[in-house]
Amino acid sequence: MIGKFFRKPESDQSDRVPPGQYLTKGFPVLTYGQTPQIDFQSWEFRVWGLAQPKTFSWSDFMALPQHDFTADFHCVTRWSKLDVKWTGIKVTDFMNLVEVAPNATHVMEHCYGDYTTNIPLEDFVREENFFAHTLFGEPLPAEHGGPLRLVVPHLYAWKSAKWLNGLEFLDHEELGFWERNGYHRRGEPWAEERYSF
Ligand SMILES: Nc1nc2c(c(=O)[nH]1)N[C@H]1C(S)=C(S)[C@@H](COP(=O)(O)O)O[C@H]1N2
Ligand SMILES: [Mo]
Repeated sequence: MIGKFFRKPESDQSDRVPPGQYLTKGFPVLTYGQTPQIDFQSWEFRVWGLAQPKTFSWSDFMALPQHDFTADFHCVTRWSKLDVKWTGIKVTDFMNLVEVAPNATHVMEHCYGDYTTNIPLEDFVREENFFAHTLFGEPLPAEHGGPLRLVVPHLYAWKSAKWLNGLEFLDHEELGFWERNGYHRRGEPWAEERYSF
């Protein structure tokens, strides 16, 4: 697959490309199943489990501080895209609105379309993580997770759930969709935490 679309990292970028990854200039779409049809009017976002249950509307998210982000994106299928430009809301700002129980240690990300992925609480609540609604200055296209997706730059992109609509707080680790199907529990690209076998 190397050649027209995938390039060996150039030397000045190679320190940003994790082992075993190739750069792509396009932005491939990686979805298991169909892109869910989301009616914008009824869009909502819930938190539950070991957190005070709450439902957030689109305007609740828009009322939070909006930031531009530039982040590298690493898919476990070996493509990486550098300098993706997004706009959205910091996870840390959103989490100021959520009352999490002191014994919570893990989060399950839930989505429209029933995809799930698990993440330790400390990997989730990081300054550089964000909820994105805009990609390269345009409303986030449905196939890339619009209206809202999570972006967790320091882990493989399957942790960056598209069509995110809920967070379940847990006091133990449960496995999400790909993790039950052989992907690594944590997925750190610099350590090549690709698969669990
Ligand atoms: N809801 C949902 N989120 C998802 C996925 C998915 O299938 N469903 N695929 C994951 C994988 S494997 C990757 S690499 C990225 C791909 O994001 P993209 O399609 O915007 O490139 O989304 C992640 N988030
Ligand atoms: Mo992926």
